[in-house]
Amino acid sequence: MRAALMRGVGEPLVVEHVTPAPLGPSQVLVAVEASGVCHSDLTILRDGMGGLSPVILGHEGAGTVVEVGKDVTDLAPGDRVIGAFVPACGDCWHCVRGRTNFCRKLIPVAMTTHWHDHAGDPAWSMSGLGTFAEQLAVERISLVKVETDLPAEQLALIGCAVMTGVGAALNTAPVEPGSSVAVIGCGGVGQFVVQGARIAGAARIIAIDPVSSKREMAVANGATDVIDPTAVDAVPEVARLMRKRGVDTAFEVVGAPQTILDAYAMVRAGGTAVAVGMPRAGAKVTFDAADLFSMEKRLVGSFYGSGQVRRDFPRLVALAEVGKLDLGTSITKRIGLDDINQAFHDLDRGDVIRSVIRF
Ligand code: CXF
Ligand code: ZN
Repeated sequence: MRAALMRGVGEPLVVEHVTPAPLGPSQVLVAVEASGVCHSDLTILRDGMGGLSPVILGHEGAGTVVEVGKDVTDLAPGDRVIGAFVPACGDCWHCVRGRTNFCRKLIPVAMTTHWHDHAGDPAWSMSGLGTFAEQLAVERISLVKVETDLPAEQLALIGCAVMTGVGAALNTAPVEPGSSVAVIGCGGVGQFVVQGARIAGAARIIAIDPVSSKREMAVANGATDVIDPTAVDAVPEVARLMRKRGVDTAFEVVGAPQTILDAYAMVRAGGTAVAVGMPRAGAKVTFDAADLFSMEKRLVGSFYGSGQVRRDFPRLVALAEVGKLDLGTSITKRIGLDDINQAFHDLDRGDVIRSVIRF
């Protein structure tokens, strides 16, 4: 099958044929129908993946089961599935406590190789998925079955952007009805934080992004106010809009130290700043300890939207089926696998929210 491989850090991906090893007993072969191109793919391309090479990138995909290993009893060929970039084994310390986003099988799953390149060397799969490929050979625990007629390109987004964004609002924060929210960074994930805040019933949703098309999309997704941080200083502007009190919840969806500090500065006393964006390796944040103490501010991370994928993917599908969650507007470009490097270029320039590869 064909796959887009990272062969060198920062180098363009190469589309090559890779060959499979026999399917393991707990594995599933999936025909990928769609894969989103996420900013984290670009971050991994720039920073590498712990020295592993080559790597099939991509961690946001959906498709149909083709074949199951002999121990897989709860999936069958023809089932529709969404890949989860953190598996949910259901048995580890975190899974039994309802925090499957910290599943201990993440590393073993990500370190299992199934494909070989033309030289016979193992090709790694990002997060155990590797969705920039015609097929996935994945552990059963990395898949969530969904029963729906929604298009695959929409289901793909649930695997990362939607779970991460809507989950940050509904699970991590959680946003309360009638509350005020600021969202810094309105890209693929940020748009779904806006939608999550809308679904939760936030009264005020302030969307902050330097790109005007992203601010416009945020308004279509439920933002009540927008700020262009290149035109005004966002922190005092949020304070002004909120009668100097600050917002109840501010989401940082960039992954940069300064915007994490901005989110922290934007929340009211007793408010919550949620760090959603994926930072570069080694990034550090220093903030005022006296503020933390006297204002009872909370600064929390949100990893995979604090999601429990087996509970949450079907919920997100259900919301989308009745139109309460819009999965379509974020897909701003549809491409083929060979267009992957152009997709990274578009993402870097801020020209797209999501490019989706269709197979
Ligand atoms: C990332 C986190 C690191 C592994 C791949 C996915 N999250 C969202 O894009
Ligand atoms: Zn992602």
